[in-house]
Amino acid sequence: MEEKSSELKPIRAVYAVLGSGGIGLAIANELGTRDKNIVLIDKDAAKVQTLIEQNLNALHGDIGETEVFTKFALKYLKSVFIVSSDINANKKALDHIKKMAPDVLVVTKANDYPQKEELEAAGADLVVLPSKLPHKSIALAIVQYVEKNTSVNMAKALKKLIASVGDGKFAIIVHNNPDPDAISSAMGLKEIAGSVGVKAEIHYRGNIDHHENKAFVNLLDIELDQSTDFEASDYKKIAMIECSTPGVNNMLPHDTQVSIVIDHHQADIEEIKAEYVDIRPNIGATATIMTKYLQDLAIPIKTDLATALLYGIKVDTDDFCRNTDPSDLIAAAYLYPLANHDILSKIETPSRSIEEIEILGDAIKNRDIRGSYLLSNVGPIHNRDALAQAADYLLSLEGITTTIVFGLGDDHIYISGRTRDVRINIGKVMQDAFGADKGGGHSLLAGAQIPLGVLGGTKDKQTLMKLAEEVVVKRLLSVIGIQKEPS
Ligand SMILES: [Mn+2]
Repeated sequence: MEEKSSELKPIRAVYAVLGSGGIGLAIANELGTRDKNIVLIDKDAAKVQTLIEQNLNALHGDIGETEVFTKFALKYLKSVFIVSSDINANKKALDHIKKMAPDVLVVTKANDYPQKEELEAAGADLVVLPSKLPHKSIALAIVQYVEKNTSVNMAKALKKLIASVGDGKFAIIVHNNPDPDAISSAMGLKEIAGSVGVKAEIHYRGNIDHHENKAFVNLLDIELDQSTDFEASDYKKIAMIECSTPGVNNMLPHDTQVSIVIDHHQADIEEIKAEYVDIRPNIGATATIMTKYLQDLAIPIKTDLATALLYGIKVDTDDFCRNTDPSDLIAAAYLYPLANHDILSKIETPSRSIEEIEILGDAIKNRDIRGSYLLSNVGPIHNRDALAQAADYLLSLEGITTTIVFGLGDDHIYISGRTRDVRINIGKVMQDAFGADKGGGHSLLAGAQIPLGVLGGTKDKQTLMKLAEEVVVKRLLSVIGIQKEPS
């Protein structure tokens, strides 16, 4: 393990604190509650050792010398806090950072007004003077200043990049089968483009077939292009929303040159080649990030967009119950008075088609309960989504923890499974029963489709369904470990 710490790979930090005195440590603590990518630098080796023992990313070095700046990657830095007690060393560090990374926000400290003016003239964004306030209060004020300004600077950089499209074409790509978070965020980016006179097109592949998502697109009159003949070279710039790698769950070819990536899914930032990358895995929804951009750019959010973004946040955070960051709540609070709550409630309880209700009825009527499992064959179907809805609905039945609903399409048997039993991974069950190429999903929600092959030509749907049922039930039960009772 010794080798690892002596590796030459520079540390990737978003914030650097130079000088770990009282203020420096207070700033590191304040940042530590928000973002873990911090590096602390001090010339006192013993102090650095103590910081490392406290699990802090600390480096030994003299901030007055340029050598120390080779130990961490300046390109990832958003902000530097130069707060050592040596004012001359602080000045040298400021000069160096301004030369190497002019866009990094710099906070430093001075002992008096003349020094403050000198440091400001040298490019410091904020210069702090001695104060009787506790270090914790000073650190909080500094960090809040930095967060606000970094956020505004990023938003301005994004806007500038989009403005450079001018009269050219700008494409916004969302992941395949886009969800409300992806769609609303793409709408948000389109609004930003509109604010600088750039026309954007939102493109996607796949389907929007969940009934709530369909209601979302219809009720908000959202314009999306389901693209089959997208040609990347037609566009001056391409943005990826809710996805970060061309060719991975999106319509772009692998080698596409992308300009903008905005997402909240974990990704290897080294692999992303875009000019502008904003990936925040700690945030519950991309719609939250987009709301912040609109706020920072002072772009008024129209009712439909506010409704869409709020719905995107609600869906991704499961009504603020899952993966929720305080910033998701802040964004939602900002959008709340701007949104149309009638439309929102219509999206959340969309009207169901006759077929959906009929399938639900069949699923209830044909239920086959074995312990806490419910299996149901609904017969011929046109709308696969209705199976998922029925599986969802039946999960609320008393005593049932796992539901499997299946039906017969033109050339496939479609199966939808749900569970609330944490010991079962329903995605794995589907895979084991029908093969990884036919079934899959998550631990609580999954589906499968089995090609009918030669049986597809059979006219007698009843017989076919009986055969299908045999196959589905037998395979599933053998995987789950329940024997079919002799009939
Ligand atoms: Mn999302």
